[in-house]
Amino acid sequence: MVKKYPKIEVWGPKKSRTFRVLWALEELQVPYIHHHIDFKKKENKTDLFLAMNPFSKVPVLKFGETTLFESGAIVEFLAAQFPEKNLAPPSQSSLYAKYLQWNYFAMTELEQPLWSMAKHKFALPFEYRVSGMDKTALFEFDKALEVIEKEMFDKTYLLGENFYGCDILIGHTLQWARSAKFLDESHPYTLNYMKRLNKRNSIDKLRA
Ligand SMILES: N[C@@H](CCC(=O)N[C@@H](CS)C(=O)NCC(=O)O)C(=O)O
Repeated sequence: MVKKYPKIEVWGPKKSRTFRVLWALEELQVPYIHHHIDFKKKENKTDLFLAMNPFSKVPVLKFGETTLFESGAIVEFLAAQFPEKNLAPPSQSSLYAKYLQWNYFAMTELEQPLWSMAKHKFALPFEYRVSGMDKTALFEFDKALEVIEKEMFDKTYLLGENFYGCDILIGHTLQWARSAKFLDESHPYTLNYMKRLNKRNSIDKLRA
């Protein structure tokens, strides 16, 4: 019997946190529709978009009748909708605790210093930018990166041999760090982990 999926739609440019959601959907191998959003054309400020996310940010997911924003929540939600696809460990397991731990670590510790630097460099309106943020943010980022480096010295993925949603949230943040030149050979285990993630078929498909 062919399983019937709810209609799944994603809004946001691929080169943004939307990548996390697209990556999760590719890993799950479920059909979805991707809508690009052009910030320059203010497509995130239309009434239609604001009705989905009043914060005017991407990504946004529509899953059947359910609409939600926040990339971390979307990846967790998607993983929970398809337990048979094993994008999250079983919710009663101790692995699940670690899965949540890394999801929140990605969103609140690893990503935040990168985001602070980006916001104060180009994302915030000029009058709200504070100069000299970089030193503090880099200090914080390096501390968080050390945690990943220690974790990854003997592992294929964050939770061991199996790939889970937490690898998407941490992995995408590491890709971001790498492209911003904050991740280099001084963190070999982390760099190799990121390269391993980049070799996944799901990523190949998204880059095609
Ligand atoms: N915490 C949010 C952050 C979302 C976010 O800041 N998205 C950026 C793109 S990666 C955005 O929509 N920027 C446009 C804007 O701020 O107007 C998430 O993880 O989804």
